[in-house]
Amino acid sequence: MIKIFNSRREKLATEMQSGDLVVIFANEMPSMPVSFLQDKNFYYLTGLEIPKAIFLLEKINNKSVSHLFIERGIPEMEVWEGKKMTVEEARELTGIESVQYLDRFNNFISAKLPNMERLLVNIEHLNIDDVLDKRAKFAQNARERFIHLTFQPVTNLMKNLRMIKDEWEIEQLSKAIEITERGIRHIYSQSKAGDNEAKLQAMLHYEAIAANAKHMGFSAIIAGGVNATTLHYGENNCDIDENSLVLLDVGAAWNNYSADISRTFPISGKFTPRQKEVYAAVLAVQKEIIEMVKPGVTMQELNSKTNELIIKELKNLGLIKENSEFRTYYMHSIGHHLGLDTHDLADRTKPLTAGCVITVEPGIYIKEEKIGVRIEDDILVTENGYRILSKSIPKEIEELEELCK
Ligand SMILES: [Mn+2]
Repeated sequence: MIKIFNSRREKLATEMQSGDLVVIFANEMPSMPVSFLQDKNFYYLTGLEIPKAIFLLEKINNKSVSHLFIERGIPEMEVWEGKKMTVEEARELTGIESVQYLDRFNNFISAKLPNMERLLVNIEHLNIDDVLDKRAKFAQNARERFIHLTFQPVTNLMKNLRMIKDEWEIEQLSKAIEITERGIRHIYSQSKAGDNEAKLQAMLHYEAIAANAKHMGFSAIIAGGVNATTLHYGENNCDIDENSLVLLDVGAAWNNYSADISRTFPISGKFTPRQKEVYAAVLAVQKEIIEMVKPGVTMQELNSKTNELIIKELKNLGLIKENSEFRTYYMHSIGHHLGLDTHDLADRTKPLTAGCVITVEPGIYIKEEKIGVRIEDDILVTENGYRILSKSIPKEIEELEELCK
């Protein structure tokens, strides 16, 4: 494990210029004991799930050094918060030699910044009137006191690393997908007409929690009938009518890596002829686009091919006459990179390479017919083509009718 995080830090250093200092803050602990979610870049470079810590990577004269600052445990607080990680433990877990307690950070950084040229902080995108969080305040303080520095968000460097997954990351994604599959199969076999969408969500969460997944990758979309035509429907609180299709867009997370799967199935176990027609159209498009996935292809190419195929299908379904009308029934893009974030950091303009993981998720949404269909799989780009990581989650019409009846 240490090797993986070491090599990531080395890779990041190769992306850096001499005079660069990367500063990555861990997330704060929420005040109520809800489950802690780590900052994705902090996790990527340290593997640590502790709050408040700060990771630094400096590069001077082509030599790079990592530093880590962690919270010091207070004995009186142990009974509430448990024992905090010690400097020795953090050193052992991360392979970072220079580990100190946070109370040393201000002195350390004040001595360091005069010698640096560029500061790269993990700041989220903020609106002009947003209240500054700890990270943004740190950048503001540095800007006012060390006026020779230039500033960059660290995401510009991180996306080049994070868009290519190593073997360990593929394993985490596969595990997240496997847990999601359990939830989907539970829903296929146990849900029935009249159920509330919330009950289906409970089936999904039951399997995720039972598998010890600490959290979901994103909040589930469970949409029956016309609800499936609202792209970001998240209420999940309607009763599902007989003869409805149900659209699931769900993903558990494992070690912070998120699955992202969409399936659409008939609640009563039988597609109506029209539902079957629409479903078959989306499935055909999805399969053809997946076939295109290989190193060198761009997301834009996948997008324009999808649009072309969807237009053809919409004409066959009698929904449109002119090409330009297709956005009425298909409003989104074909997919995105997947990883620590469900919509993962990546340079979408770069061609895919081996190690990229993307989603392929075409859909057709016909509000007036109360039909919304989306089918989404998670695809690993390999040297020669692709591997469907979510291959074993049923999506063929006959399979669905068998599993859902
Ligand atoms: Mn998706």
